Amino acid sequence: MPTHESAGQGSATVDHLAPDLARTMYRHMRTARDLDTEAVALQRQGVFPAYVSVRGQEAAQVAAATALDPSRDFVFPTYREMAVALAYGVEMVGYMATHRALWHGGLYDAMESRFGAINAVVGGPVPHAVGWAVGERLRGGEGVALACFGDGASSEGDVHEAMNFAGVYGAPVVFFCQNNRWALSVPNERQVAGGSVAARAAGYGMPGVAVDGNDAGAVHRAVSEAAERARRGEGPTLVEALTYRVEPHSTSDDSARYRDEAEAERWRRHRDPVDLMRRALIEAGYAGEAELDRIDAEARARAEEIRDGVSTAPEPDGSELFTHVYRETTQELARQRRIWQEEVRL
Ligand SMILES: Cc1ncc(C[n+]2csc(CCOP(=O)(O)OP(=O)(O)O)c2C)c(N)n1
Ligand SMILES: [Mg+2]
Repeated sequence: MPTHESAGQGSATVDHLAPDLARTMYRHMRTARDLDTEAVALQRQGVFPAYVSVRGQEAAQVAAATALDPSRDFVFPTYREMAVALAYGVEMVGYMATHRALWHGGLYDAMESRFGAINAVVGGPVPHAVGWAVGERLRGGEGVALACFGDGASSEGDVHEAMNFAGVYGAPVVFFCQNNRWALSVPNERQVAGGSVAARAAGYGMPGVAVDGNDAGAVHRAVSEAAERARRGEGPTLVEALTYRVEPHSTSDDSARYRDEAEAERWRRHRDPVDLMRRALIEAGYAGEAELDRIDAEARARAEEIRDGVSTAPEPDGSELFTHVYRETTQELARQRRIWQEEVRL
């Protein structure tokens, strides 16, 4: 199994992708990069209480999303899946509103988008994905679930139970692990026993593949094959995308306290997925500099538009705190609501 060091040669592979698809993936990656930069700035300005950067993981995320079919499949994201949401077609002002903590989750429609609510429980989306996938099989549908999780989540009991359940029932799931080397301050060596998440698939009776997560083409191929397998009724696959979290864990974290930032700098410089994709498109003759510059400008404009939308989205009525808790409100909740209303009126 490849490791972070041996995974890639610092290049992206696009020859097996149609030129249009490869250019679209680049556009999504560039938009996600710009939106990520805007989001960090919004946190600094106090618009977002906190934000979790996607920087460096754009290839893995965009490739996984574009390998799926948003009309049939369903994505179960963690808190770090902004580029998956973007490339999957989720309404992005509503998605980013989650970080403004405006409502119970984001303002986008999770059911219509076929993209679940941001899930901050480490490992949490994985059993949800398996449950959905078993249901999809029982109703005779052809949808596939994408279960997103990190290297840290791979050591949660929930994830192992979910993988075993999916293996036993042949559930149509792509277990998509973005191994970004860090689980907050804990590196792989201290928590992925055996050194490989992909290798664990064998114990659950499913194929496991590790790919260079900064090579959008490689991730696209792995997730496409896994999704096709699931759709044919041949069961789940585990795909481990080896990548690197170049930013701190979140805007509340100071990664210089626990890691050598020179390592992050090397990934930024030599294995930046957006740069690798740009170079690959030029080398394959899929796009010229001028066309890519135009895409860059359009991506920037879209990111700014989303930023403006989320910054100016109106605050919802605070009384909505009490709706959707129970179908029929309880006496206790009604009491809390009365107290809240009296305090607001003061
Ligand atoms: C069940 C649970 N345990 C602990 C935490 C605190 N926590 C938040 S993020 C994180 C690290 C997760 O690492 P990983 O799965 O590799 O995802 P990454 O943040 O690297 O994308 C931890 C321990 C949590 N949110 N949920
Ligand atoms: Mg991680």
